[in-house]
Amino acid sequence: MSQSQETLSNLLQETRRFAPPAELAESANVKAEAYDEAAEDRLGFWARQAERLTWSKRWDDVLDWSNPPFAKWFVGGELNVAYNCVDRHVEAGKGAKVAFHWEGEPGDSRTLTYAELQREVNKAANALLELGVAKGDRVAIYLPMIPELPISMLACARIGATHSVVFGGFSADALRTRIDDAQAKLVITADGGYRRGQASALKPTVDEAVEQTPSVGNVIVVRRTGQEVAQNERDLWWDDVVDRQSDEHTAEPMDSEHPLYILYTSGTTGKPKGILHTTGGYLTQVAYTHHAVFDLKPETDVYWCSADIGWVTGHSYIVYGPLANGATSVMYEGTPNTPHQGRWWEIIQKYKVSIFYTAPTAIRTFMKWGDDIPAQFDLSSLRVLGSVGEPINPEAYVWYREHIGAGRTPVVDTWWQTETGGIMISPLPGVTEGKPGAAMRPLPGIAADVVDDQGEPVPNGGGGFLVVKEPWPSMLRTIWGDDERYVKTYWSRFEGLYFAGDGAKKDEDGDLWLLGRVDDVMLVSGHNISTTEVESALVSHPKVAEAAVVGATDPVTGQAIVAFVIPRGSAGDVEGEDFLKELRDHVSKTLGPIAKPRQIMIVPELPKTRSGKIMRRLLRDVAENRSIGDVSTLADSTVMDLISEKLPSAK
Ligand code: 6R9
Repeated sequence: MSQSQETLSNLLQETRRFAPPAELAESANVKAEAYDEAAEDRLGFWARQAERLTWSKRWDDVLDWSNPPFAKWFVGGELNVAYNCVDRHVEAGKGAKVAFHWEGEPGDSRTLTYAELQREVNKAANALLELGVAKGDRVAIYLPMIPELPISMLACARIGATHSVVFGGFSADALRTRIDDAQAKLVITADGGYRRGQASALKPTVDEAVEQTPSVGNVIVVRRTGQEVAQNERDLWWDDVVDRQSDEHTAEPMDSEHPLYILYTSGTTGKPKGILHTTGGYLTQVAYTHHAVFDLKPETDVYWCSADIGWVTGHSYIVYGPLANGATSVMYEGTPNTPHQGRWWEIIQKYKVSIFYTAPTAIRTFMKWGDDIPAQFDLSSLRVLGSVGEPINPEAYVWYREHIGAGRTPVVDTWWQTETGGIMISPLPGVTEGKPGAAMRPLPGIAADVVDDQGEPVPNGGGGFLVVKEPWPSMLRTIWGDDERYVKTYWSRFEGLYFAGDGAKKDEDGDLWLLGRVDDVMLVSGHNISTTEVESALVSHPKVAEAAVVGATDPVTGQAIVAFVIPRGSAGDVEGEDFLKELRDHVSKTLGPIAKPRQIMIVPELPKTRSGKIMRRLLRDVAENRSIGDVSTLADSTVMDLISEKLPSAK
């Protein structure tokens, strides 16, 4: 693919630049010098960041890269992740500080201070030990967004058990494959959780999954909804087994490379990949990036990341990064429109959230629901806004900044992956002059670039493949049980470079713009066109809330652009041919005639994963009139029916 020559220039008319507010720039945790410091001595820079943590034994070497691509960071060092996330804050006299303001969907709430969290984690750790879970064993966690989820993760970390958190929305089959692949000894689940105003059951899914997983000895069940559950011999109630334990436990130091967790990425085809993260390097990078990218001031900020912990964003930026930094966080169980469409803004108002981290899919949904909803709440506590998960369209960026951030707050668009463990590319809120839609620069200490198909860096103005050129502390160490697949998947496309599937371009200033997965790039009459750019052009039309674009086989052009569009709530008449023509012309005017969609379909919803990513594969099935493929990782499996109903030809 010669994306370097063919990428369309982004003419999305949004040329505004947003400088950091003066006060933030002045007091920022990380200033511009950090880039130079890291460039001068990258390993020395990361060693200084590792000093944010408390080590039981200092490392001998910062990095061992003698057997690439298998990295070892902080070699010989020892530390305990749970100690770093909890105990040391209590020992420093901050036991009364709130770790989590937890908000249940039905309106119940629970506050956990660091001291309370420590007692809960200790009890859970003692329960795991009593059940025979030992250092190195794997524990599967299948819980809703309730406090027992971070407590269970930390309890595992405390005793050196490797956790594998599985999204509460996944099916029995998906859960079974993940339990099996990791050979988990124990499953921690709940009777159910609340979503969309209803108690939704979890336990039956576990029962079905573990029927065929001989590795599992016990299932611990948290009582959340009070739903009736089947009682099997292996089942134990959390209340019975955890509550009676001693709340004291001494954390055991782990080797810096001890496996902390496995997190499965679904991928579009084939067996899910168990991404393995380890201890010292991982915690160093998530703590540093959380401090740098969000400018966290632990004494005064209230931080909220709206992701689900079943996704890597929740692992790194609800649990490990914020807790390592001693932050006060909000954690919310449910959906954004329960019981009303202002629920998130109500939560921000209630807890005076100052740093908020969410995904473009959520932002576009709020745009669709209307500006008047956030306008009803006091959001003046906010000072930094973050985005993750997909490219943020310039339109969504500006809406987020204006309607949520009152036109004041920097927006940090953070690019990273399950595999990278922590943020890699992002503005720094006190340094970077932000551009709507751009992830800007690799963070200090990160060597990322855009290369052409020969692996050579593209010049400014060029596009190609996003790669990482040097190992980084929170990088995946392997795919669980499959070193060969690790090498093949990530390190074989370009000699000596990490490549994980994203296209990007460098603008004239050398700033980075993410263009989506290269698998999604369309080839129209010999031109490579990125789905992201066409989607952003559509979303920049005032009547469009969300758009997804795919390339469908076309006898004339090779591939033709097919767009699926959700109109904004306030858009009025959007059914007629005139509107579709207006949209096609708008794209043509914005990006050039080559990017004009052949076909636009108005739909009520788009198929998304639980982490909010559009599943273009399913839309391609629709666009090419095929029967629709595997929908098991969709957040809402009925969405494809809704789309098919609107488009009878697509059934
Ligand atoms: C953290 C997370 C990784 C993929 C990644 C890319 C997309 C994430 C992005 C972004 C553009 C951003 N992605 N953040 N694309 N701009 N700020 O999302 O991990 O679920 O593994 O997904 O998500 O395509 O390769 P994960």
